Amino acid sequence: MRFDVLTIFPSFFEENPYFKYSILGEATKKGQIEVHTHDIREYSEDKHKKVDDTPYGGGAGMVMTCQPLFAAIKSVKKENPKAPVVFLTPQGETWTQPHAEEFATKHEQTGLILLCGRYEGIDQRVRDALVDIEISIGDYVLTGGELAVMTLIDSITRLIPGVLGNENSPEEDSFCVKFDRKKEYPHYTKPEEFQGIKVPDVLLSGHHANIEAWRHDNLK
Ligand code: 6GU
Repeated sequence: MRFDVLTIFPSFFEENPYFKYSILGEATKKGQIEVHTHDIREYSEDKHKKVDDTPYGGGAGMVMTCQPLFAAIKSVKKENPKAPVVFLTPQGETWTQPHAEEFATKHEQTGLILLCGRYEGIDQRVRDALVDIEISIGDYVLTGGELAVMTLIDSITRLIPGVLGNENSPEEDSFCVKFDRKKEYPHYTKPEEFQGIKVPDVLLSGHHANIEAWRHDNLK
């Protein structure tokens, strides 16, 4: 799956060990995902490569201007015309596991164009003309969309078939359909007793139906 990230901080992705090691690193090495970054500033026609300006009507903060964003999105769309444009903003729909599942299947072939906002936001005309989907990762404010994009890429990638080994299959994650979208049951491993604290007897019983029932009762 291809991810095209538009940001004024491409190094947040290019120099990020999070994409180099472990699950995402392996997925990249195997060609299961590709993360392409695009520096919005390079599309600015301003002599100082400016990408923001003060808001009409006044008020705090700066707003990302139309010209570099229209040019950057147009250029990336030329490379990947079928991918929807996703804008990361606290005003978007809140990202959940069902979104990750939907995106991993529906958009796996086309990939995604992920637009990171900074400052107070972006000119509304970009959203109206070019953005297909607006996503937030929760009800708090980040300094920009970059961490949100990383969250989306991580949660989508681990659902792509073959990315996780069978030993940690996404069929039995927190929020999965099998667990009625609830949070997972508690886990225990060896030893049976640690500092006087024992593992629940049922998990040592070898009685599969009882274990299954205990786990189901202990979903949150
Ligand atoms: Cl997507 N962006 C920003 N700047 N803040 C957020 C967010 C996104 N989601 C939650 N907070």
